[in-house]
Amino acid sequence: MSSGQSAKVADLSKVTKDVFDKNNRITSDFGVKQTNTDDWLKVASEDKTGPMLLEDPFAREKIHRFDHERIPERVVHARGSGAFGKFTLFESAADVTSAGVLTDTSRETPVFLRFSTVLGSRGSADTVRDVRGFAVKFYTEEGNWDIVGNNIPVFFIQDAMKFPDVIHAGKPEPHNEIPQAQSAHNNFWDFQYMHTEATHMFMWAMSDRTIPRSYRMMQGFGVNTYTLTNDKGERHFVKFIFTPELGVHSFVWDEALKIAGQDPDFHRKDLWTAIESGAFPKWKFGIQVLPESREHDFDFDILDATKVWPEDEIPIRYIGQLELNRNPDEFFTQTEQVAFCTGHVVPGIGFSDDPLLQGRNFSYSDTQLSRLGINWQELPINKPVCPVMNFNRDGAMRHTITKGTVNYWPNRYETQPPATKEEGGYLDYPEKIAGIKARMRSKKFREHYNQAELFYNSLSSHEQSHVLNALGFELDHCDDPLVYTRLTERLSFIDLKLAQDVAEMVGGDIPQEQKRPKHNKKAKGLSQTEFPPFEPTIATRQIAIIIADGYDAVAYNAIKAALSAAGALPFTIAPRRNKIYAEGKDKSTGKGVVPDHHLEGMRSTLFDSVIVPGGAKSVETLRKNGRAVHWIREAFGHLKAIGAVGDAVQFVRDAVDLPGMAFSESADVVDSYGVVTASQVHPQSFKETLQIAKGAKEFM
Ligand code: HDD
Repeated sequence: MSSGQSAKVADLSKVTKDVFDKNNRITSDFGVKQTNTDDWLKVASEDKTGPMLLEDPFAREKIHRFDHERIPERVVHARGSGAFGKFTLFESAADVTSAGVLTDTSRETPVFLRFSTVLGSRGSADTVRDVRGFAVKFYTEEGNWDIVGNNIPVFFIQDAMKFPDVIHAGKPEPHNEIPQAQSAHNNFWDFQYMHTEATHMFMWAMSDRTIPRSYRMMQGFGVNTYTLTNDKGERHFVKFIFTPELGVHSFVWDEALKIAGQDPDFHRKDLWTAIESGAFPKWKFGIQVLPESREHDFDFDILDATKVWPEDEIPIRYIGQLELNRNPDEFFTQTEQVAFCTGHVVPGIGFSDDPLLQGRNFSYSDTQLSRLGINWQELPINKPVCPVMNFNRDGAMRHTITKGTVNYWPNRYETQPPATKEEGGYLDYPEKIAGIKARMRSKKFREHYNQAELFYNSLSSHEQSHVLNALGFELDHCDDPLVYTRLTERLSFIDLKLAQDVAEMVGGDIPQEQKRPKHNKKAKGLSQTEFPPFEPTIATRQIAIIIADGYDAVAYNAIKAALSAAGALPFTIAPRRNKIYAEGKDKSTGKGVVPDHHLEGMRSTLFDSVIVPGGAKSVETLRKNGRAVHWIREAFGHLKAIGAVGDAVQFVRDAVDLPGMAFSESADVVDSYGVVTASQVHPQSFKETLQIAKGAKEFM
């Protein structure tokens, strides 16, 4: 599905074989063609099965290879999905960096992006409440550059030395390995209380950001502060941001919970299907840049990963685009074996003294040793597209064969010297450092509440109520009163009303005072409501069209055609998956439609919208079908756009049956709950139905 073969895809094709190559025959790993891969060599006859022979090299090899298929899963971010794509620049950032990938607007840099959840193991569900990983490997002409980010711009801790603690506390508890892929347990919230620095991040974690509708609809943040150095040797601090063209969208919690059971691979499939169907997900790439001279201009430390750089003060400069356009050929060798490392930077890009980043630079390359072994950078997915030459040698599973009689530098042949700046060598920024050795953090690192409040204040009222409900859910799952009582008290440092409402829900003392004076400030870019799609679109949205025998074929066909024309993915749902016949047709007279699913096989949660075409008999059947009514009610409860035409209008109105819900008697009606009906207008033409589809669009 590539939009042209990138340098990395071409590189990978050298080691790719095709299982569908008709000329191939099964061989052993040592290349010998096998005649039978089903029966172990044994002493046997037609009448008797005798013992198996240990001498069988083929059987032993097959079992032995299987026994060792698993490698350790990632210690965090074990569950994930990846895709290939390209990075392009529409504006050069040459004023702040010399990096080719950020200055050469004619380049197409191949990328591999892996999305992930943090806490769950490899087989856990996609839609759990969790931070999402957003790790990008840029295969640049100057070497690999990795941005190992998340979909939230801040982190739980300030110093890398705390990472094992925060992860231990979030992962299943040590005595019984419960719960899986959940932050809703005592240890997680105990940690949050014990670390005031985590307050800002846990507020984000309780927002809708941690239940994204799709990987394609979340932002990506480098989180840490990096540096950029330009040709003149001037250095700037920088944050990296990706904003999705489809806008930022989330589930409501009830949907996320249900989908975790109904389709644990929901996000994985969503990404795969979008790329296969040619709807390539895209992100604008931006940088927030600060000259070194402004490092101390803020009331927070710009090197503190628990703080955002408010956009109002440090605007985002969007300079590039990231597109995903190709699914991997094989999960294990690509998505599982890809290994990111914050320490991978290219000339023009560097680190800062951010104490989280500096620790990460050690941890990533270190962890790959347990997962993949010392030669992990030689694995095809991890190999740069530019030449690699050095005197690092040997180690388990070394692939590269290097010719020559010396393996050290300098040597008498002066062969393979380090590069000069002109040759593209990496220059370390000559920073002047003075200080005392101490295990401490600077003063500004000790303020932990201002931005937690800033975030909460900046949310819309419905986002705030989601935060309340999320905290209510999470703390309800903590059975230690010390944990939920302390935590609700902590909330009174942010917002007393929130603290009181949470305490009311989860039990324990109701906080009585605002523990810290509020600043009541808001900032741009924190509420996800600020990120609608760049262009309104329903492309790749999944729409269920519910029919039964006797459906209105004109309406059905027009709706389906209109949705497909708009790039949406219509699915026909009916009481059975055998053929369904239109009004006035039956087995003997009509061809019938084969539904994609029956009503019990799928649920409304797995679709963005539900539409019911008319047809008296069809609607009568659906009315009597409890599951069909549930489809409509559930979709309505999840605030989804619902469409109904002709006879189906009253059915939908009765199903949602919301007291005080005003339906106008006029023709096309779009009411404020996102229910679109057309009772008076029978959609005899394609155009009329398109109008209805357009109305629905506004609510997705
Ligand atoms: Fe990390 C994986 C993101 C802090 C140590 N991390 C990992 C992945 C992402 C992040 C997206 C998955 C990469 C993949 O898809 O293979 N991590 C972050 C962000 C952080 C962060 C945004 C805060 C800014 N991480 C962090 C710290 C440490 C680690 C402070 C250790 C001191 N992270 C790891 C790790 C992992 C990892 C243990 C597990 C698998 C891997 O690295 O390759 O080394």
